[in-house]
Amino acid sequence: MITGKINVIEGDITQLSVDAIVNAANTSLLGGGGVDGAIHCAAGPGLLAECRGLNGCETGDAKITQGYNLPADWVIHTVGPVWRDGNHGEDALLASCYYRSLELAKQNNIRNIAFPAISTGAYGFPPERAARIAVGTVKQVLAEKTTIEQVIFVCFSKQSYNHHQQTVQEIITNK
Ligand code: AR6
Repeated sequence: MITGKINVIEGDITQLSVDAIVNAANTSLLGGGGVDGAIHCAAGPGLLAECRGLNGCETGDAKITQGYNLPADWVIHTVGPVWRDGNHGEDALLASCYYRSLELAKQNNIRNIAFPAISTGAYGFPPERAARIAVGTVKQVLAEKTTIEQVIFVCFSKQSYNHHQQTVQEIITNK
């Protein structure tokens, strides 16, 4: 049952004791604002030191590091698309962020993983459209044979929480 594997919560992703949290990074992987800044701040300098050795990351791709001072064991850094007008491959690139992050999770035997709402802050992706892509891609991956037991969507506002809850209802629960 996919329904029991997906959770939506409102909160700060840096506080979660899960196997892996996902970071909405930029192509440099050298930190920034938003959730990226919060993760680097909570993880401490070891994270930035490891990121320096990764040689950046392309938009739509993902790379994994340890969690350092975070309660999470791993951080999966992915780079969402900057929203332009929806006609520049933004949807496919955002789906790829979720897909590649889950692929890395599987390769590292990660059982539970938490995602922020990638690209919906500084990168300006419309939040409801992003939530549909996030939930739809996770559903697709969980429908395959996988070691992943739990995916948590961590929302930083009530509004974002509502978008994700509604989308989970539409795409998963009511099917
Ligand atoms: N926990 C969970 N979600 C959070 C947290 C947190 N602690 N902090 C913010 N969010 P953003 P992007 C939410 O801007 O749009 C950075 O500078 C936030 O409310 O962090 O992918 C990077 O270095 C929003 O819903 O990421 C890049 O340059 C979501 O996380 C750029 O921003 C994503 O917002 C990436 O932009």
